[in-house]
Amino acid sequence: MPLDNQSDNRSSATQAKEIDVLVVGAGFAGLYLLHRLSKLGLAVRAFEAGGGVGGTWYWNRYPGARCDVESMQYSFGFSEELQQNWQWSELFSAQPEILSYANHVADRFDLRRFITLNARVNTAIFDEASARWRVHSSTGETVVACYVVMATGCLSTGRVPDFPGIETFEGRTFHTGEWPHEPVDFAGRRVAVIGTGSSAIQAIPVIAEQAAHVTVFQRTPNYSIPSRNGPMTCEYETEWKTEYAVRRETARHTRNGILYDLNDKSALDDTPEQRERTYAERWQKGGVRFMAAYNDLALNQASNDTAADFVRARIREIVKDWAVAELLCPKDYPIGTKRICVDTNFFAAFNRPNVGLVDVRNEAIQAITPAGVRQGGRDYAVDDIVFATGFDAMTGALTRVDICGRNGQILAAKWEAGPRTYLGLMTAGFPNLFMITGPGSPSVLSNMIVSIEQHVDWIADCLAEMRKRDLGCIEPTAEAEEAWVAHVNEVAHRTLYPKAASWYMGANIPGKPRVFLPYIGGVGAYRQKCDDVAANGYEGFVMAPAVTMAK
Ligand code: NA7
Repeated sequence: MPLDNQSDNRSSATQAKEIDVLVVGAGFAGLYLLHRLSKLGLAVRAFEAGGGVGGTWYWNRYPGARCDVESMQYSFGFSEELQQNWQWSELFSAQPEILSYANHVADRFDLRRFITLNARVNTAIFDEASARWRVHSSTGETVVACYVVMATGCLSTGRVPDFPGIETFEGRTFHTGEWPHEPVDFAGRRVAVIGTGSSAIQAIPVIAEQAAHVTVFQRTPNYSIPSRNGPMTCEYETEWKTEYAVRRETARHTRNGILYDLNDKSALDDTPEQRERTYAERWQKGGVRFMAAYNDLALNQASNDTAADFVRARIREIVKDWAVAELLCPKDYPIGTKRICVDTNFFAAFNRPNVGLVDVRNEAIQAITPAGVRQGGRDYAVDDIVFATGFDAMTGALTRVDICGRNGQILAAKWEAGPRTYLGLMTAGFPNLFMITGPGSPSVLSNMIVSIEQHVDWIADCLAEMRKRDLGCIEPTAEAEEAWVAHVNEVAHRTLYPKAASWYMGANIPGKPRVFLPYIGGVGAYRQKCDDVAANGYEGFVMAPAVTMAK
């Protein structure tokens, strides 16, 4: 590693073609990586495809976009000054405020000097002779790095289904994950929204307030809990800020990195009346804490049914048209096994005279025509189409890059039957290539920022340890990887999750293997495992001295 002259390498890092670590992505993961690694004295740089920092929050600017984890928790805990100084205006912050926060972090920790914007990484090739990665970006620049960290996000590769005739549409089209930067005016327009996942559920009520008419094309109804969002109160903020150190540490050892009141008993241990009270109380408080009403909702179908019944009853209560309410009620998968949604007035939006629902479950969208959407033999004339059709989750951002490891092996080919990682951090055959919140780690089943911090800290500590021991090459063994993949799979199949055709299972992408992508064993247990691996001399990894760079 070219680590000499550490005190001076910050200024040179921005110019250097040969560096210690190349970070791909400048979302929350990339930003914290740059902070930690530069503090270690490593020469770092980041390539970011977007025109600004913030990752998910840079791209997902659709109306109503907001986080469904409370902002006091969906924020960095690594800096006491940052967490004390920053003020959130709402309980669940909207996208513009979260993006401001990302920009604030970049400025506050002086990270922009490491970041090249509008630079998409297309190729990363490992050169075995020199043990270096050669990384090419869309700007034409090539960087040589000892380590590459893919901080590319779990939901960053948007997907529009290849509807026949899509290119013929004469109106405007949008994807929620690649929303224009200029305000989009829907006033007086007829809008089609395709999809009813989290993004659509947030966007539909807001678009419906502006548009002349909104037609929602729904394939699978979703369970959604009201957020009960509101302004941040002084008392709530002070309570959190006073307790921050303890609360953050506690959250790091919970099941999903979010602090809320888990009712540690089975739903079946309560009488129906008690259950009703418990669910009603949580529905009233709002947010994902609903799923912590009992400890076995993800494990036991009979318990899960009680929660699902409760939510269906609420949908039927809110939505006035009986037939529409029935269509909006999810019935064929357990609650929580597709990402639970959190909304503001989603179901109530269907009581508006300007919102219609089209069921495309049994009869798929046939075509996009120049004038709109054709389904069930009927043409729906629209001016705009919003594709809220999701992402190639967890693997898409990694496999779209041409990543070539040892012996010319391509990552996408290695993962053809599903991703294979050790701890979601690395994959065998690709030395010195790390992933942040990669497949096989809790990632999307957790508070992403808690998981990002844990991965970044683990990698930073690992690189510091390697430097101390004068090592420069790390790679998981095939055996460790095999055992971890089996464990991830085994734990997932102990739950109800595989029962749903979800993006957790790769089911939203035609041809993608049905493999449960994240690790469901829990953030706390996973952290312990990673810490134990490090404490046991990086068990399951092979570490070797750096190879002198071939000239
Ligand atoms: P999601 O949750 O993947 O939702 C995508 C939606 O689009 C979902 O309702 C899909 O139905 C629907 N979809 C996808 N393809 C089609 C076709 N061909 N026809 C009709 N409908 C289709 O993405 P989001 O952006 O809402 O949310 C992603 C995550 O971002 C979210 O969980 C949060 O973590 C933030 P399906 O359910 O597949 O039947």
